[in-house]
Amino acid sequence: FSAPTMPVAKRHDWLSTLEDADVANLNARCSKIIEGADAKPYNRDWMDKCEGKARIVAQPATTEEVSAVLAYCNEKRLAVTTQGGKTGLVGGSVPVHDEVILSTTRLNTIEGLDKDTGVVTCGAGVVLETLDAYLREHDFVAPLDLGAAGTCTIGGNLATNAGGVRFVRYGSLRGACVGLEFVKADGTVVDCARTSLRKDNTGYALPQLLIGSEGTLGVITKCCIACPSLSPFVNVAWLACNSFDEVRKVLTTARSTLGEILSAVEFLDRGALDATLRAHPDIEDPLETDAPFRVLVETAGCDATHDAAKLERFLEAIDVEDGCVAPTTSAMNALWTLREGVSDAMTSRGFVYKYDVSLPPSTLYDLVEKTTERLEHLDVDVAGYGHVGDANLHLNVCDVTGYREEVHALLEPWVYEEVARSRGSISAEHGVGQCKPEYLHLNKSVEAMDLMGSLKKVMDPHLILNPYKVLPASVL
Ligand code: FAD
Ligand code: 2HG
Ligand code: ZN
Repeated sequence: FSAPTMPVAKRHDWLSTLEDADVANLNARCSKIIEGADAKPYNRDWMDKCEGKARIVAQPATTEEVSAVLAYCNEKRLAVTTQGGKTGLVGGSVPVHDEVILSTTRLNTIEGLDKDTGVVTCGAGVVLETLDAYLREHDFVAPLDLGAAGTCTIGGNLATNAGGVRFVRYGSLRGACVGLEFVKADGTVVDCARTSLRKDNTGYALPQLLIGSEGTLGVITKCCIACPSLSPFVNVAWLACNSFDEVRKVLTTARSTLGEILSAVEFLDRGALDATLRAHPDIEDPLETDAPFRVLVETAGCDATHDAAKLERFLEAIDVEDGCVAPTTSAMNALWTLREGVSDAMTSRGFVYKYDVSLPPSTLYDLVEKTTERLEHLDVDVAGYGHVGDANLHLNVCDVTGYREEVHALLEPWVYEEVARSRGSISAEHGVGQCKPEYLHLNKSVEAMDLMGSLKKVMDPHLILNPYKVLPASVL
């Protein structure tokens, strides 16, 4: 299924092409350079939709090496794409043309945890699951979790401002990130990670500029993340709803009855449920009803008796078709696998058009219904699921026959325009990458886009960092 979802941007003619002498120079500056066939897997993205032609992957082990690689590439006008775990879903982490890949996976040291403040300091290449396991040993947790936790890096999470399934509880990574070290395009190291203070209003919040910048403004090398205490008592309820309005009522009731112990509210529609059940034949839906929606509500607290009483009140207050509470940890994990398995289930079944949008809750599901109607004659699978607690819908359209121009043309720009008409966001949590720069104007004013272009030129005057991503060519 390797057809591109959209035409690839034309190569910038101001960028140089990597020569043998450059490879020799970079080898002298960086302790690991991957070349030839070994570089190929780094070029292809998670969804198997985007493929670059990078000849080399630089894998620095220290901030100094990152600095040396960037200083050289900047001087020679060689483009660079930063890559963490390569789980991004908008083609941001792979080159579009022949950009040098800078892989952060060796920046993987956890420096330590300040137990008074809960601030952990670590390298950008630390895998989220590894960081979370370390924190749990010390009775803390990472303030985010997502289906790709076993592969994605904390640097990639910051660079995309990843949301995930705990957003409803802990909020945006922007709030949790209290310090960052990053390297500018010219190799300058900017150290804003010297403090693990929760409060620091000394002028501009420079780390915030890097968060969500998707490798276009600098390379994040180290971070300080404020982490919440572990809430050891976890419960998962699995509910069947007959309409999306019923799903919304579950959410508002969960908020009002569960309060501070509410830790996730996720939903799946029939299309998503069927796909994930098909991909996990070992897991059964504990609810036998044909009701078209499932909602997963998780609580996490510090007092088992108090949490159970609250959960009981919540279950009494809702009016749904059917429901159950997972009786064991393995039953909880199975329900989470059903929810978090939808993305991969759709991707492995065929060519998938993925949309990650936020919309007003009252009209959120309309987009899935309209899409189903629009594509009715084309025999594709449509699934709607996501982080209903954050009004974040994932709309996936899977075509088992592979890429079809006809399907693509019916979906884009229509989906993005529908979202903009409803005053939603065309990227709730995955970012813009190489898939959406040309639609940025649907969410950003001309003045805002111009300012983004100006900031890009200040941080990266030769435009070497992750070209063709995030910003439309018109603002450069
Ligand atoms: P990559 O994919 O390697 O890179 C992503 C972007 O960040 C690229 O533009 C890259 O250039 C840049 N980047 C990476 N590291 C750095 C760095 N150190 N400095 C500067 N730029 C950098 N996202 C969500 O928000 N919520 C979800 O619930 C969610 N679930 C997912 C589930 C699955 C199964 C998959 C495959 C992906 C999911 N994602 C989700 C998408 C993805 O954004 C996250 O997985 C993650 O944040 C990306 O981290 P990464 O290390 O893989 O980054
Ligand atoms: C999720 O919440 C991820 O499962 C992936 O953000 C969504 O693949 C997708 O569309
Ligand atoms: Zn998501």
